[in-house]
Amino acid sequence: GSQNSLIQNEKMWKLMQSYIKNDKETIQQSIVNHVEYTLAKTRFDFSIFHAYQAISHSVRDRLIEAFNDTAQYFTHHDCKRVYYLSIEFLMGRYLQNALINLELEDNYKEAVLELGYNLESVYEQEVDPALGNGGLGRLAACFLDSMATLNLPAWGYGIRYSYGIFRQLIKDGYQYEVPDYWLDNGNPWEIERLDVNYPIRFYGYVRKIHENGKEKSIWEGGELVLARAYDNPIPGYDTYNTINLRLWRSLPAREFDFNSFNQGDYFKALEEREKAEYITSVLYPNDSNYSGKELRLKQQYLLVCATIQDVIRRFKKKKRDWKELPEKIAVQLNDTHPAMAIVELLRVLIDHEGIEIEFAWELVYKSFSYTNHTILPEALEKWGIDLLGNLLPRHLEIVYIINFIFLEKVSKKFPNDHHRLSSLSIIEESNPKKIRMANLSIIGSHAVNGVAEIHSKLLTTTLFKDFYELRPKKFQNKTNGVTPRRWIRCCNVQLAQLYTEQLGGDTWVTDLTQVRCLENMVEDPDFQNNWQRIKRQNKEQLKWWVKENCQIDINIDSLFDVQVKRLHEYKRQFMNILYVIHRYLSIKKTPADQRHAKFLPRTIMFGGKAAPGYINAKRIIKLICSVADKVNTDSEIGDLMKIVYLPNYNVSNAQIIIPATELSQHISTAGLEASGTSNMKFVMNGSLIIGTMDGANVEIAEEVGKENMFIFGALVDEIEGLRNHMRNTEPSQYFPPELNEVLQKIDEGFFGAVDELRELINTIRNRNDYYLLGADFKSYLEAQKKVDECYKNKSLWTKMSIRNAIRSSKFSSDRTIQQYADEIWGVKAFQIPNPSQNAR
Ligand code: H53
Repeated sequence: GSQNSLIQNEKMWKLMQSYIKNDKETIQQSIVNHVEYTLAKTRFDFSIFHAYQAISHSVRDRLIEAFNDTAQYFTHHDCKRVYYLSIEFLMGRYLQNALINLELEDNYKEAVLELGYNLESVYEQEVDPALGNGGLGRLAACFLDSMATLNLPAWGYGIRYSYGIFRQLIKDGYQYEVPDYWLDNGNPWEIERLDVNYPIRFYGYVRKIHENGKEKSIWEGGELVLARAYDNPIPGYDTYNTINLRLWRSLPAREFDFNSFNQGDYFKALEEREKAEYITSVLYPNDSNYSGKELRLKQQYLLVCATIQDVIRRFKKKKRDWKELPEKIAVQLNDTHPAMAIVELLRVLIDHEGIEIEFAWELVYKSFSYTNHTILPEALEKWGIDLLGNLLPRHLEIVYIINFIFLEKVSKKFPNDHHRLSSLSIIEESNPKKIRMANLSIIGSHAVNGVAEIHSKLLTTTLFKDFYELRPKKFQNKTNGVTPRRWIRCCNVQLAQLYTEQLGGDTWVTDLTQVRCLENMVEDPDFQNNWQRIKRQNKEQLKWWVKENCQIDINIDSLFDVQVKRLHEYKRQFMNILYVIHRYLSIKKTPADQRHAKFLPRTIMFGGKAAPGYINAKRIIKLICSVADKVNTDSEIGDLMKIVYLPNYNVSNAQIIIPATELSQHISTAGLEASGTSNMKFVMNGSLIIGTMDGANVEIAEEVGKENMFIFGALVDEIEGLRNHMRNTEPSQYFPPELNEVLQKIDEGFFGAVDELRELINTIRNRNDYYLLGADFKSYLEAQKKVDECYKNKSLWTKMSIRNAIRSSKFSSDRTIQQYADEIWGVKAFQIPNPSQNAR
């Protein structure tokens, strides 16, 4: 009976208290156990991919031990928890990162080698988990790594899309999108929680009933689906703490509709149910662009609704007063995509828990905080009230209530200021009316932050000016950062080794400020030589990758000049390629025997995906590829210049590209790139930046010194004046002659594809050069000239490179996350003791 099961339990828990050892033999045994029992493989049908699977499962076992202990420890200490809500997590490969964070890479290398495998080749077997578009999703991934490493009681919540960001093929200069069914071969890094499922309702209606003289709202009818949890352990570095990324997958609900089943159409009824799976099937491939699709709103609500149920269940496990909620939870909204969580929590508190609205509202806004990532108008989410009210009828009601209460308060402070009221209102009085998700996010949060100084400043002076005047203390800055584990330790092993040798240990990996101590090595010739040697080895690796993936031979002695990021007009890849054309034409004009004296060899590399529906972005890809075709096959040019489109830019390619780069381009129109994060990764890996005074470039310049960068272009305060000037002037008159010449060549059909390329150049020629390529072109040319001058002086370049890397410690996401923890979340670290000191 029960007595017996208790004894069984005791025995069971006791048996679980031991930890897997990490000596070579134990590792090997655990790998072969997985080969035999998990994969059921025999020696005759075994490939390196199966080796990857078995090795990953053995690492997973070790992760799970730490993961379970960490979860228990947080529960036991009843810590205040952080919930990081994001519609995207661009994680990149797990295996190497997990081994490095667990400090098991050497052990595994040796163990696996004896089994006949090279660990690096095994890493290559992993598909990139790419559940994100670009900067925003990758930031969330870096933040998880830092939250784990800083021992914060934090969880990430997101969506387990069946299809991640599409795979990009480049054929004849055009982008083709191939679906990324990344789960095809299973995923050893997740734990499916068959027992964690939450019901999610869509559509239906709100019924009002009266109880004890009070009106109650009941949302019912419509459709139900289930959200099931998939847990992804995230190990910290130099700590046993392992936190969780919980991703939701939609499934048919368990309840079924008796009517449809009784009407005899069994297959039709099943078909309806299967549609539920479609909700989390595909990631929307737009970066910084709002598309307004109902399915996207369903994804957002599924994430939010399941997460809030999970959070409340955990809060209620202990008996306590609701007033403790903001002392026990901090919910961070990564952009407005999960902003419905504000309304959802309020709905649960008033409709299900019977809490008075004023008190409930206080609990909500004290718990929430919101990060804004862009001021681009096309990226701001505004849901039409018809769409929203149809899908989430009760939420629309609640939005109106929140808005009413809020505007009441505003009009007391600013009587008769209708202009102000309409700009602050959650409802945009357009036809049809729209719900402004940014306004909702600000009103429902106690803290709002931008992601770089210049961006946060712009928020308070332009986009959110009226909100700032209302509550100045709500607005903060949290300059982005990137994790030095993946972006130095994993991707640039040699540089990491150099740091560890020079600093006499590897504690710099969790305290990047230590690399500043290498300032006294900048002039040291041995150190410089080591530095150059490492860069050259990284360049060799990229050269090999380019050969393999693009069938192009690049010159290892040329300057590796790289622009990799999502294709967007504001990022101005267009301006980059226009300059490249200019450089090409200049070489051609120079007599053949003087070319090598006058021009330094350059390899110009581009990479990045265009949203499938973004026509101009796709035209820019076409232009780049057309120019590449022309230049790369021009025998007069030889290896003075090569142009490469690196296909399918993603996290694992970035880990090869970034350490090999000598010059990287971050050239957005001032004011439009909120922060940028690849700029930080490049600088950390000793690349110099050519860039505008935009986003985090401004702070990079502060840290590494303007003299160690190639800064150009209009400043943010000059943009408006330039736009006005442009509108009143014939473009060919204010464009520099170099630019006019380049545009004319394209127009003449020199690079082929004349119709579509003409459409592209017309976007800047028709007094409508919104991103100000014409205005910045001249200073871009000058900056490029300085690049060439510096690169000629090898030792100067090396010193600049070293200074960039060792002065970039501010941009560790550990710094960023510590600031969030202290200044927004109010959470403390809880480091769990390592129980297996003797085993490790
Ligand atoms: O977020 C990055 C910034 C970058 C910004 C990017 C971003 C997205 O990737 C998607 C949507 C969005 O609103 C913003 O463009 O400047 O570095 C992380 O903060």
